Amino acid sequence: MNLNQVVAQIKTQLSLIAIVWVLMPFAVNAQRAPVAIGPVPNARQIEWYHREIIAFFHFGMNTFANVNEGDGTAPPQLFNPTALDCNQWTGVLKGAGITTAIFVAKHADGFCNWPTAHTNYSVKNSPWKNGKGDVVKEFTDACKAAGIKAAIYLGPHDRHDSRYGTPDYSDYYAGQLSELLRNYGPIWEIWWDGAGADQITTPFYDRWADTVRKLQPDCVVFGTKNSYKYADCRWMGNESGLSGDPCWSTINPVSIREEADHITQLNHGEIDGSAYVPAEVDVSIRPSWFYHQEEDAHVKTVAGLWDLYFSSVGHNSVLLLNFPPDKRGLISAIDSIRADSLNYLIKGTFKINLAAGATIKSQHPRGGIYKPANMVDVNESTYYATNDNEVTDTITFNLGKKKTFDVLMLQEVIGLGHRTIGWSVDYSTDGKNWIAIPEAIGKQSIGYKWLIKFKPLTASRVRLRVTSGKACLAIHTFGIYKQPSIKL
Ligand code: OTN
Repeated sequence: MNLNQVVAQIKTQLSLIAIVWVLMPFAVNAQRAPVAIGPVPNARQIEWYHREIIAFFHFGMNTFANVNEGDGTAPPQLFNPTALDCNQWTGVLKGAGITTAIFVAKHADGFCNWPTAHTNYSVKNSPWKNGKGDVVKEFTDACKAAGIKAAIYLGPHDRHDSRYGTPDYSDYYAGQLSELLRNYGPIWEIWWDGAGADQITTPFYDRWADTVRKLQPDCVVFGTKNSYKYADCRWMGNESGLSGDPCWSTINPVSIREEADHITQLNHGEIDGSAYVPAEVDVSIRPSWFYHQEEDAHVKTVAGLWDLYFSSVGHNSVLLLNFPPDKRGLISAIDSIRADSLNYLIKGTFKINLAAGATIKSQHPRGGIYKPANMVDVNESTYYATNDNEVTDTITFNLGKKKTFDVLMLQEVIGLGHRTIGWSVDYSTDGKNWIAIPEAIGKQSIGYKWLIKFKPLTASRVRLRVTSGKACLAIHTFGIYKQPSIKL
């Protein structure tokens, strides 16, 4: 080898080293997961999001007094369900595909649905089962038998107990909390209603939260007002089922504590909020929280429930849907049928992702395991990501043929925080002329799930444009669907 050949060989080797040097970061990037940004959910919150819909059961003295906010003076003799059957309640939930339920153990009227040792104002002084009944036990047993997670509402406000607001009330409530969290198996969530609870200061909750964490470490806390520090999920500012657009899972704790001045923040979350406290959307299938026969004609329609699903689950929130049992202690047939129909619509719509099998092109693929195809698969753990420095992207799904759809779903990888903060979706029949889906222009949050429905449209291509982000994309799902054609 002469000198020129040696120099040429060295040059070739140097070029190869330079190429590897330049490409190495991309190769490493492709193997490394995107780094989380901002507040992220804890394990309880991730589990909570996956329940999607929780049932609420308001049942108690108010059912028999035919009121919604009893003043705590109704006599225990009034409480007497004629056919209470919590297995019927869980049967309704099975039909509705609901896997979690919260029972109101004590509402603000103070009457206790279990034979607590801490007051006489309870089922033990009612004629029901000669005072030997325990609705909390029947509820938790029925949930266990049906494979449903059982949860409890124990109203902080109490109009019956004279200790309300005093340090003695802290003991009283803590005693009841201990009974409920010790004696009825796993309790999945505790609901701290803020209604009327302004005299319950943070020190009360410090103590009660300690009880919750000691007795049921995995229990989700619905926190309001002065229990803000402990909130795994928040109220979203109305009881009509309307989470905001956008709806961020993040919020500043002060917005929960001082809720009256922060209804907008509760409804929308706060994009740069310092805490991860997503919204739980409490709404009743009837006008009232408790059962009143005169409302039998006003149970939410299937179309109404379908809208509700989109404005709660479809707005990055969990739906907490109330089914009030009647004076018999049963959920009425009309409520049950409507819930069943909602489930039929959900299952029927989301059975087939019409973007599955599409040819997908994106501008900034991260490479490696973060493939665009992951957005349309059914694998829970895979997702699409862009390179670290790419916070926008245009992702085109070529469906191969024309398809008709009327629902859109996006999901982010919530464990990595809110990343995408601006997006739109367009469709095309030729890949050249693109039309924006009007309902999907200039959207902001995604989070666990964002759903949009619109008039059916037909296209062979769909395009997701992420126009703004806090960090590189981490998209779990992109889906297009067709609702079953039933008359709503
Ligand atoms: O009169 N209210 O107390 C009331 C009317 C309408 C909507 C809400 C409320 S109270 C509100 O309830 C929420 C649950 O729906 C949360 O617990 C809030 O903290 C509480 O203030």
